[in-house]
Amino acid sequence: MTRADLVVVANRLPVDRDDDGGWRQSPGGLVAALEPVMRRADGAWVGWPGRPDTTVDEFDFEGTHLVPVTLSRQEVAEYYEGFSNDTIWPLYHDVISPPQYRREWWNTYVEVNRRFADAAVAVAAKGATIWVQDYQLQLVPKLIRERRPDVTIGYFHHIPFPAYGLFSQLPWRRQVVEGLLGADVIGFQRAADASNFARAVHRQLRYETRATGIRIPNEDGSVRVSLAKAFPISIDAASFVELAHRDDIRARAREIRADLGNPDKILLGVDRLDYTKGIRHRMTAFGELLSENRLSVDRATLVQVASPSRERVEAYVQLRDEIELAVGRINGTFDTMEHTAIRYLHQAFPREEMVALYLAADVMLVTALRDGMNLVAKEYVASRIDNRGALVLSEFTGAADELGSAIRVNPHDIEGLKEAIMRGVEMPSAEQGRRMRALRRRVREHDVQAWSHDFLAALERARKANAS
Ligand code: GDG
Repeated sequence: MTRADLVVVANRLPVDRDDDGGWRQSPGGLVAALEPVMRRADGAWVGWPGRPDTTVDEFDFEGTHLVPVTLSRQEVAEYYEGFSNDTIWPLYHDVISPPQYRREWWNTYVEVNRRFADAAVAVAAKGATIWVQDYQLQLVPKLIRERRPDVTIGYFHHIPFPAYGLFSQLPWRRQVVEGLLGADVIGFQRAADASNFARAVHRQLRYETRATGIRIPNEDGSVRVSLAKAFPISIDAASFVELAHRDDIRARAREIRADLGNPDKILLGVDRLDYTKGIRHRMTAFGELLSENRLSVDRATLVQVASPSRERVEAYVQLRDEIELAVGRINGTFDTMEHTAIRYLHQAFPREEMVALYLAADVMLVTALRDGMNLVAKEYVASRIDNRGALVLSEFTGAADELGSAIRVNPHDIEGLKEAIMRGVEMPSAEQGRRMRALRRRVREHDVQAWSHDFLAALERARKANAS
C-alpha cells in the first residue's frame, strides 16, 4: 500500500479522461505548479475523478500517486453544485448572488469532506505533510487532525474570505471556522482575507490572534498555533512567455485581428461565465461608449470569451440569459456588415488560442466584482513580451494588490469604468511600455513556483515548531 510524505487533497484530481479512456494532465496553474514538487516528493493526490457514480482504483500518473474519491450523482448535486457553488461561493463573494442555505446540502458536504479526509489519512505516511485545497474542503483539516496528530496540515483558500458581517449569515459558521483551524498554515490570497478570517475566529471562538498566529488551547492546557496569512497565488509565467514567442501563435494573433476586420483596438475579456466576473458591467460600459460615439465598431471590437461554467446551477443559467440578451442588443444596434461590436464566444479554447488572444488584445478588461486573485490578469501581462497593451483591473480582485501599474477601476462605477476603458484605448505607447514592464516584472518574480515554494516553506517551519 502506497504511503506518501506529501499529500495534496483537492476537489478534483489533476487529470482528465481522454477520449480513448486514458488520462491526461488537466490544464491549469495549480496542477502545473505542483507537478514537479509532487514528482520530487513521490507525492500523492486525493481528488474526485470528475464523473459521478464512477469508481476508479488508485493509480500512478507521471510520478504522482492518484487516489480517486467516488461521488454519487446526488453528492455532486448537493456537496459540489449545491453547498460549494450555491452556498459558499456566493456568500464568500460578498453575496453578489443570494446564497442558498439548505440543511441537506450541508449534511452531504460534511459526509463528503469526511470521505476526502479518510482517503488522505489512509495514504499519508507517518509525519507526512498534507496540503488541502479550497472551499469545497473546509472541514478536512480538522477531520485529518483528529485522527492523525503526527501530520502537518496546510490549507489554501483560492477565493475571498468575506467580512464577518456576511460570513456570520452561514448557519454552520462555527463548524467551518473550526474545520479550517485544523490546519497549521491557512493560506489566503490577500492580507484582507486573512484578517477577515482571524476576526471570524475571534468572534466565534474568542481565541487570541497575534501576528505569529492564532492560539488554539488544547484540552491539556497547552497551546497550538495556526498561522493565517496571505500567500498570493500566481501563474507559470515562463510557459506563457514561451507560448507568446511561438511563430504559429503570433501568426494566429495577426489572423484574429484580420478576421475581426482589422479594428484599431481590440478589447478582450476572458472569464468563466460567472456572476462574480462583472461581465455585464463591462458590456454596459462598452455599449454606452458606442452609443455616445466615443468608440465606433470600425475602431474598436470587444472580444468576450465566456467559458461555460456550472451550467446546472440556476444562477448561472440566468446569468447566461442576461449576458446573451445584452450582447444581442448591443450587436443588433451597432454592428455593420463589416464589423461587430462584441464577438461573444461561449466556448472553451486551448491554451494556445488564449495566448493568441492575449497577444491580439490592445486592452484587457478584468472587471470582477469580487475575485480571489484573477489569474487572467497575470496571464495577459506575462504574454505581452512586446511590453505593450493596457490592463484595466478591478480593485476587487486579489491581483489588484500586486499589479499597481494597471488602470485600476471600481466596476460598479460605470462612468469610471468608461473612463478607464478610454484611458486604455488611448494610452500612448511609451506609457504602455512603462506600465507593462513593471507589471511583467512582478509576475515574473512572483510566479506560481514561488507561491508553492513559499507555502511549503511555511508548512515546513510549522512542522519543525510542532516537533520541538
Ligand atoms: C479561482 C478563483 C483565483 C478560462 N477560460 C478558458 C481558460 N481559462 C483559464 C484562464 C485562467 C483560469 O481559467 C481562470 O482563473 P481565474 O483566476 O481567472 O478565475 P477562477 O476560475 O474563478 O479561479 C480566482 C483562482 O481560483 C486561482 O487561485 O485566481 O480568484 O476564483 O487560467 O486562462 N483556459 C483555457 N480555455 C478557456 O476557454 N485553456
